[in-house]
Amino acid sequence: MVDQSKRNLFELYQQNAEEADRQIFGRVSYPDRRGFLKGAGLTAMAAALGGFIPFHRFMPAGLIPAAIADGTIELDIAGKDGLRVLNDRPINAETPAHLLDADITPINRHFVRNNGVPPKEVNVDEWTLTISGEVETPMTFTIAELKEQFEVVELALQIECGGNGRAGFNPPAKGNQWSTGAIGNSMWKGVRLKDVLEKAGVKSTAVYTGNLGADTHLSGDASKAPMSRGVPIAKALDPHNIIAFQQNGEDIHPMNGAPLRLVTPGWPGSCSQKWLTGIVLSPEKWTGTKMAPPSYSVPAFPVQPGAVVEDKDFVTFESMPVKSLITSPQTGETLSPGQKSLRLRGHAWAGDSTVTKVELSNDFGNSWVEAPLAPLMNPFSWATWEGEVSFPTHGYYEIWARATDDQGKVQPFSVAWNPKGYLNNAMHRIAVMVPQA
Ligand SMILES: Nc1nc2c(c(=O)[nH]1)N[C@H]1C(S)=C(S)[C@@H](COP(=O)(O)O)O[C@H]1N2
Ligand SMILES: [Mo]
Repeated sequence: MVDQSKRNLFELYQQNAEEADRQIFGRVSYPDRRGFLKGAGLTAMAAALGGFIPFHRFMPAGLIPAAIADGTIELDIAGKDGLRVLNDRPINAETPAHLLDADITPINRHFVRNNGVPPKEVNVDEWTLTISGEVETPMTFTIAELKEQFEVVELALQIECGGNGRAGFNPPAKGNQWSTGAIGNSMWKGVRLKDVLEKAGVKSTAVYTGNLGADTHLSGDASKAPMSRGVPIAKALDPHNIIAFQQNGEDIHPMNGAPLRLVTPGWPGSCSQKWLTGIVLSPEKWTGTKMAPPSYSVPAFPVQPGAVVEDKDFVTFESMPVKSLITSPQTGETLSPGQKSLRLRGHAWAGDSTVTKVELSNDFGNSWVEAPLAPLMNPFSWATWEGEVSFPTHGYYEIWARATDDQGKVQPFSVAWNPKGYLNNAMHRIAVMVPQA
């Protein structure tokens, strides 16, 4: 994995060194060929390298610091902390389970999934959102106008990538090899999508939304459209979808879609357009990039692992499935000598459904104890659970967690294979060592 991400880091630098610098270190100014590293970029690079760079004035733009190039130091994205950078470009990064312990995911721990190249210049004051298509009156709003004209709300909302868990598929599915960390539950402040659409007047002919963002296609080919997904109008009108301008009371992180993003909780993260500039109400299923199978689609019927599935046999999935994470302790925990029990904590979520129960097992699923859930902060937040497990003898144990939702669906030990590696909601498990007393 490290080698992979290194190789791709080199590719990223090779393709566009200035862009790579900007994404990784926030290095933004290139007054001459040397590309002075200044301000936040310099701070970020110094922090990544563990010390101030005395001769930074002579450091060429796009030079990968040797300590990062040779893998001595793991790379972090500016403003992110402890994330695992995956083998793709531009930068995609997931959060290790134990760094997702907080009820509200801090900005520096929220995963990053970019399909294209994020916008370079972001002017908050000039940013606009245009509502068009099957509406009575097409409308354009600045962010200030959104704040003035609509009720501002703040909700804890989960965003999970449709491909979270892809690394668990065999044969492997192509794409970002997410393990469990493409999930976050930050506080998102903004206005309701529903209120904005209704102000423009939703025509009865509106069937689907199409979301537009300010990023560009990864290839650099201006004729290719970047990712643009949408949802059926009924989901769009759910009052929990937020057009957000703040994350945890602060500016949204640039890699999480500043200055304006959509949050469509419970559905694959791709429905939560970042750098949001427009929403089109479409009279048919939206046809934007990554709407058509096999993107965000699974076979309509069970297939053999490794099977080739024709596009016509795929269906676009909608709600994410029931899932949970053990966020404390970290896997590999060793108990103190004489310690016979362990308190564990984590979160559970279930797309459009509600989690009703979380259970823990220390005997490979033979028996289960319930781990009570704390009250939900609001619908579409993940729920925090806490439980205790005891150990009869010393030795190696695994703790498995499984959540159940209000539709009676339970997390499986392993999920059916699908060609693109989506919707892996297999139980999370951690290792625990109980030493001899
Ligand atoms: N404009 C735009 N929005 C986007 C994407 C993108 O590439 N471009 N990626 C989507 C995907 S696939 C996911 S999983 C979420 C991830 O949100 P995050 O990067 O804030 O964690 O953003 C979505 N919104
Ligand atoms: Mo995603």
